[in-house]
Amino acid sequence: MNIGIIGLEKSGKTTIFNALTGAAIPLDTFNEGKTEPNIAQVDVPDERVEVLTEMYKPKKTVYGKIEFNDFIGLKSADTGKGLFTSQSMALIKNSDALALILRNFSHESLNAAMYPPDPLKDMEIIRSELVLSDLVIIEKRLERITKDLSRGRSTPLLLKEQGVLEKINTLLSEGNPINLENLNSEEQKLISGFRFLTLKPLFVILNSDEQSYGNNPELIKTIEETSHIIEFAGNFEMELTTLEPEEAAEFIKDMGITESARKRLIAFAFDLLGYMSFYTVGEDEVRAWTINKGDTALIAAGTIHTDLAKGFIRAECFNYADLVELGNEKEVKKNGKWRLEGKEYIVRDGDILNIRFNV
Ligand SMILES: Nc1nc2c(ncn2[C@@H]2O[C@H](COP(=O)(O)OP(=O)(O)O)[C@@H](O)[C@H]2O)c(=O)[nH]1
Ligand SMILES: [Mg+2]
Repeated sequence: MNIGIIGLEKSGKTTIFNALTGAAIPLDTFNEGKTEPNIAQVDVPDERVEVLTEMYKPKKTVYGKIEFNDFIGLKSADTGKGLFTSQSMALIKNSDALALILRNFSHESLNAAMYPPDPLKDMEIIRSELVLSDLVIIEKRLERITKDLSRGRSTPLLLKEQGVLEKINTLLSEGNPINLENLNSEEQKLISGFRFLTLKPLFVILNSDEQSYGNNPELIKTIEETSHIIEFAGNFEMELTTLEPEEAAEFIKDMGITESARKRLIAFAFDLLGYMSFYTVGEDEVRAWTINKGDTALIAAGTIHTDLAKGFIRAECFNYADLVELGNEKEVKKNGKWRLEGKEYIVRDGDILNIRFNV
């Protein structure tokens, strides 16, 4: 899973990227001509992996992974139109979800026009930019279709595509994001290849200064009307990553923060995006895997390796909760909590799987 960090320039994207990943990217790299995104993979914090490692004493422990991409800053509205460069656009398209950073702090380095912060306005700017980006894609495609049709290359499928794109075009032109609820499954399939930005799950990270952090209930309430939101004190969180754990723990307590930014954000994103973890265990390796809620045993197998999906026979399955309650696998079996499941089995959060397969 891959989260793209977007926002206006100087909203604190790189600061938060550093806080989340423990990287130490200088804050002004993009001003100096850097155009490729900062990318880092981090472990998904997971107590269950720790407990399983304790139990199985494997040679290797592998946590779930989540990737963060910090894109080049979008210029603020007063410096010009077309906030996304085509290069960052192409990259943002690959994100599974977008984290929209809103600046809620003042800074001497920011010019007068950007001072004081106006997170609601910034949110509007980015949202309309996402809409605009989708509109551009649709317009191009519609032109192409019109051309094809005028050359007599009409097919029922092409006409259907034209229909659904026109429908979306109208919605977007009114400033609305694309809403799948307005589309039937055939229409949804027809547009899935475009990877429209307004279709991506999006949540807001309100980047507040240390003084106001935790004291923005009104603002948060307003943002909540349209978006899921989590508040960070970006600067503070970034500095925490440079401290020794004990020292950091003390600062965290003083700020009234319960967990590190990474822990809070990943838990928030998992919940919001409907992700969950299953596990594989053994002498060699204890490992966490990420899938979507509702995914089948077959999909879980394919996440581990395509061969396991191709040659899937059965999934040996028990749940972490039963294992911890009963103490070991033997007891789990004795108590009838160890099962063999088929392809269609819906994997539960915390399931421990061993795929029987044959290639
Ligand atoms: N006071 C304060 N300053 C911040 C915070 N987050 C970022 N900044 C400052 O804002 C400026 C821009 O930050 P940066 O992360 O480079 O923003 P980006 O352009 O969105 O990547 C830097 O000078 C940061 O030190 C914050 O939470 N509080
Ligand atoms: Mg930056």
